[in-house]
Amino acid sequence: MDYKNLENQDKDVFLAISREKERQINEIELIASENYVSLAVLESMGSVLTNKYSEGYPKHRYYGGNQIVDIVEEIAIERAKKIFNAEHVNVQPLSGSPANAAVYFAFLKPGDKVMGLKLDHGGHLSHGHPVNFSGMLYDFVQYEVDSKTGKIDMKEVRKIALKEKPKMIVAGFSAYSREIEWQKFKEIADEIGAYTFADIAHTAGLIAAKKMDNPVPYFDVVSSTTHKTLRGPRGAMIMCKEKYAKQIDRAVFPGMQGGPHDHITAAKAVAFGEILRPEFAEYGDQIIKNAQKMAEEFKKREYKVISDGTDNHLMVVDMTSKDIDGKTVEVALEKCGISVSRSTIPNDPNPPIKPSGVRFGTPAVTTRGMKETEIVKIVEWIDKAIGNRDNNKVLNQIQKEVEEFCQNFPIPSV
Ligand code: DSN
Repeated sequence: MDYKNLENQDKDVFLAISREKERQINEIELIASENYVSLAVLESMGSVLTNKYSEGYPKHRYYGGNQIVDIVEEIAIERAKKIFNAEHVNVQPLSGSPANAAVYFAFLKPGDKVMGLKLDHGGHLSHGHPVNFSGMLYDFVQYEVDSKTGKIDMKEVRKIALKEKPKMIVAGFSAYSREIEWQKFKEIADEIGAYTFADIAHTAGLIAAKKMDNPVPYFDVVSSTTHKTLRGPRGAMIMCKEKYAKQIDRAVFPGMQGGPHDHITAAKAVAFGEILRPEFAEYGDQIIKNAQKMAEEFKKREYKVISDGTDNHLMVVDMTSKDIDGKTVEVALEKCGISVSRSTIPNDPNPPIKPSGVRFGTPAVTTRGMKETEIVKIVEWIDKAIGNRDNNKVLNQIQKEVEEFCQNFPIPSV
């Protein structure tokens, strides 16, 4: 996109966007939740559909003139159903946390007991953290990863579930690198008559590519963002069994939201169309290969990888194994043009603002066409930067090398 009109009309914003475009071209993106959309997705987001109000659902709107918007929303729904084998899909949630809020609103009453993974063990704020609406409105009990293996121990999950008898069990995580035993979660929930809710925001693309197990056939309700491994626009979706369709739709609108963002719905439809192409399975496969190579390279250099490896697109590395904290690593790598996100580790003695770990992810670099050879090079730079974190000369040299390297791997959204 050339942004000609923006350039003529508003130099300040044009300049800021241009600089961000350059940053994305010249830097390596390892934030596990980020990705680059295609130009077709980007164009849909910038379309005239942003001008429309469409409260309601296809053929049941509260505003006129929605004939075309209905077509767009129906395409998005049908494609999502096909990808995930879902009985019912709502594509209107604005983002991950609002989608999760709608799920709770649909199934629970304030004060109801819910079970979710603790944030510093890989969970998400909206899975019951006390500073989040979820932890304030609902009575969350939290499960943890095993302190030795760094993995979820389903026996422990069952023990807590039988003792606490939550009305809903939440599975699915933001910083957990292993396959999830969806069927076991379902069996445990069935023992106590709890609802099953999977948040697959991080792994949805890998599930869509059939590289990880799909919870949709087992679980009552599943939410996902659409902008991470799904490589769509910033937004979310909810999938559920047909018997819950009405309560989910009512929870999203009028329960939580007003007018859907129709331009984003169109971009979701386009991204889902891309996922249905055979190339997407190859993309999912390479994301995992790249992440596994990265974990292996870190371990070779004696970094402690939580759970000792990865089955998906991400890993959390405990930086105390190198006598450093995650924030310091994030800052040093930023100087080299490598973006990462600091992360808590299980039972982190340090606060989230300066935690002990760093989360690394491979969806974005894989979109640029990077493979295992490039991953080795990236880990070499990371290790060198960490070892020379106070040496600006070395960090500047790495930054130059990174910038040159990036020119060989164009990003699609420019
Ligand atoms: N902010 C997202 C992430 O980075 O995982 C989750 O909301």
